[in-house]
Amino acid sequence: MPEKDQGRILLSVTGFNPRPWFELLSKTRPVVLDPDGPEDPSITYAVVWNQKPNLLARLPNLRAIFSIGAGVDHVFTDPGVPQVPIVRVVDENLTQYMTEYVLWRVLDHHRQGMLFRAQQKRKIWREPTQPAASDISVGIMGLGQLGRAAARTLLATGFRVNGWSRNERTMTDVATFCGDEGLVPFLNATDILVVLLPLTPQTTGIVNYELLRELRRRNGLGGAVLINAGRGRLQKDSDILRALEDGTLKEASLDVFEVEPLPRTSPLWNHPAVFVTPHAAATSDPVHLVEPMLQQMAAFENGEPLQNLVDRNAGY
Ligand code: NDP
Ligand code: OXD
Repeated sequence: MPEKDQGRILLSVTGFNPRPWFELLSKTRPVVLDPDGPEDPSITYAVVWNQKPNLLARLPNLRAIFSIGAGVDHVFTDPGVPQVPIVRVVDENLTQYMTEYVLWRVLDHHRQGMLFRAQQKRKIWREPTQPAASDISVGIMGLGQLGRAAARTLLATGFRVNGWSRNERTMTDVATFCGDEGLVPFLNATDILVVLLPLTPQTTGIVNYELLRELRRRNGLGGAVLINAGRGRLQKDSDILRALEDGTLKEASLDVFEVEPLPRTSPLWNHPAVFVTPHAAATSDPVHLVEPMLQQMAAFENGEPLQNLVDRNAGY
């Protein structure tokens, strides 16, 4: 299709600076940050992160929506998302970031980083008992693109790995569980829980006190550990605090929170057993993501199918 017929891209972003995305996208196609008037027939694609509500519903010639993240819950918070295909991010670079985050946090809890940092502050020279990686089972909730990559790296590092998914999945050397009936057996066999689920109506609030109580606590780590890098609304912040207070959980690494940015008044900020990062586990870098998006648009216009489509019924 000649450039003049390509239509424009709508870029709608809340929560971060869209400029780098605007500059890279507009090298190839015309981009608009705010559509003109009540309807804009010139826009054929939307690239979004938490788009302004009811904006997409005003684009009569929209052909597809591209999420700036792997997760798409931010797209569905808008009541007026038109029935066009939604493409999400599946990208080596993003997967690598997440794998690094998971390995970093698992190793830090496993090698008792919190204890050693506290000891150093008080100049204490004491070696605690240290379990072998092969005695620790890391359970990954969400055995998708990110969960599977993390599982492979954890296995290569020497941990045992369990995985939980919606549908039945198999993976070499990973003990897999699925569905409601697989959840408790999965948790009962897990020492360090890594949450890499999408946020859907089925998963909202799933990481609550009752779930945490099912984790295995008889391990050399001295307690169960939670790592959540999926979405904040998967968890109940207050249940995590309760579990830390009564010993149900030993420690937690949280990248995501029910409310983001995490309010300054949240007790999670100062909790000695909590490691906080600001939704930074795996960043969507436009340098890596814009080119594949533009390539998909061009391929789609040549009659090829879009890749990495969201299943609207499943919500991810
Ligand atoms: P995928 O869609 O590839 O994988 C999702 C996994 O979750 C699948 O295994 C799926 O099961 C499972 N799942 C979904 N719903 C349920 C359910 N109800 N019960 C059990 N399992 C379920 O997603 P990705 O791996 O690419 O990404 C996962 C999430 O990570 C994103 O949705 C996003 O929220 C989060 N994320 C966070 C980032 C950060 O910086 N903190 C960065 C990037 C992503 P099945 O295999 O059966 O379909
Ligand atoms: C994503 C994210 O979903 O960064 O990609 O949270």
